[in-house]
Amino acid sequence: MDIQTFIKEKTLLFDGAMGTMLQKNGLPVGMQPEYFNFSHPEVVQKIHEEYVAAGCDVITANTFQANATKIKPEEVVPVIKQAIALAKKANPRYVAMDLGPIGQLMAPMGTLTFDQAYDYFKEQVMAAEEAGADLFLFETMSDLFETKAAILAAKENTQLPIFVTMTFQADGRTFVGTDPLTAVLTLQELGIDAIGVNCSLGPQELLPIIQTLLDYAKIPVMVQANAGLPLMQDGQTVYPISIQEYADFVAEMLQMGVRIIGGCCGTTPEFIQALRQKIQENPVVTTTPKSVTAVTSASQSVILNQRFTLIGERLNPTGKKRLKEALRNKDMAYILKEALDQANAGADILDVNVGLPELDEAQMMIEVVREVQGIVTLPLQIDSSSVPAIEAGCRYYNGRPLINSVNGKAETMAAIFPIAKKYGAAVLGLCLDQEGIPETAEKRLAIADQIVATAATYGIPKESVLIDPLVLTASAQQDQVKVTLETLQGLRQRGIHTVAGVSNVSFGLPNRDVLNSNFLAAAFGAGLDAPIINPLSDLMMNTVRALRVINGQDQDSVDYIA
Ligand code: HCS
Repeated sequence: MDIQTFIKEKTLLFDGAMGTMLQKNGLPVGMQPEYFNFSHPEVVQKIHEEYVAAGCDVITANTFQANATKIKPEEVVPVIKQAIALAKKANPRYVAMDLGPIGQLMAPMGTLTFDQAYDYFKEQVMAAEEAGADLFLFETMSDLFETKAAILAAKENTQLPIFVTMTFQADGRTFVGTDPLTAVLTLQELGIDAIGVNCSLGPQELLPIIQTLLDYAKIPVMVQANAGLPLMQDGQTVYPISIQEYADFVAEMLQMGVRIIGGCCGTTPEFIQALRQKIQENPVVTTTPKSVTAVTSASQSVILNQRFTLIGERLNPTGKKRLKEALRNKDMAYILKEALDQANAGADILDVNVGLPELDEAQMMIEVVREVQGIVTLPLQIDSSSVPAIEAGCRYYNGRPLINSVNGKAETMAAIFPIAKKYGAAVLGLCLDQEGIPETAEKRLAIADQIVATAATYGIPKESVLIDPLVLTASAQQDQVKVTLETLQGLRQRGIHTVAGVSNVSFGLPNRDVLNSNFLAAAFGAGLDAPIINPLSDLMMNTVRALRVINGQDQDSVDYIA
């Protein structure tokens, strides 16, 4: 049975620790464990055999740090091939290629670029597939961006299933600040086969993190905990949990719905034997994940159905002379100030549009996304009419972006939906097609239905598609304002989440904010979830605060009073 079918039907058991087992078996301090594959193959193989005898389904090859920054670059491929051969000799049901973090901080905190991380992982995954691994286990990951590079390297260069586990600290975040909700909402959209948590903490400390993963995961959840929180005793690292305690926590996890289990540092074949027993005693539990429409940054998730969500419109050069100038001159200080000001004013998501005819838009998108995400923690909306710019923005974005936009034209959907699927983005669909913007709500809704239905054929579910009913200017097409509101009502009835560019309504009229804010209130009443507005307008933000009170989204009017 292939492993993807296996995890749909049964609980999968991995092996336990390798590093701490090697230490017990003579690995000298300071030696890379992966070199043991050549210097002491019999030791590595014996550990694998003990885990197989204990009843595991998967043996993890001794390749955790087999990358060109940790071992000699020319030895990466031979070490991986040798490690996989040793794992296979133990004759397990499946062999996992183990891949840990590259071992350098990603830019901007460190110097490792996305493309460099991708290349290191690419070399490893290609060697492992050739050597006959059955799956990849990316584990102990802390950096969401590095994890995205790893997943893309595997998906773009190999065919094997991908399991990903991240490591969280006692504060519930990874070392570089990703929370479990953001990890699951981002990574599962990249088309991986299992998501989970490993190392760092003991099983008890992991329970709340596991619950968050289970609440939102559409794919099986995996756990490989340490044998408790490590302690220092007489200069030695000791893992304090007994096999019985560990196995009891694992039983609890199985009852919560965890589907893939194994051990990390401090665990031994005896732990795995106890887990096999628990799997026999606990039937598979199927969970029902929450269906949410969400976008993320590396450290934050915005769930659209939870709160009136503000999308800041100021990083879009249309009609903005000063921003155009900044883009032409690569005046990042100005661009970043606009981003920060909007964040400070209360935006939840920032639109990023860098479209100027004289610029290489894809390149500019990469640079602006890189700079903005280095300084602002809000999720971004990648906004362009250029397909390469959208793809570039999605690739180098550290999180789950919202693509702005697709529309009802067949060729636009054919170009954008594969990008959205590949990079796990949410997509905004505009209610227009080859015949332009319809003048009735009925026709706009028909386009929305078409967009949602076409997205589904690319494997993009309804909750990943947002619709913009389109706001026309009251000065030129007054009767169309009502059509927008009717379209919003129809979208709400269909359970489709909505975005709208509110400021369009007031083009060509005086006192624009008065019209904008009143239209915002009307649109809110009609079902708008996420207005694109100028968060630096006091009147707009005061209107938003009032609307959140009216709708019960501001408990005890705390934000309104502040
Ligand atoms: N599978 C690796 C993970 C270390 S965090 C090991 O050594 O057991």
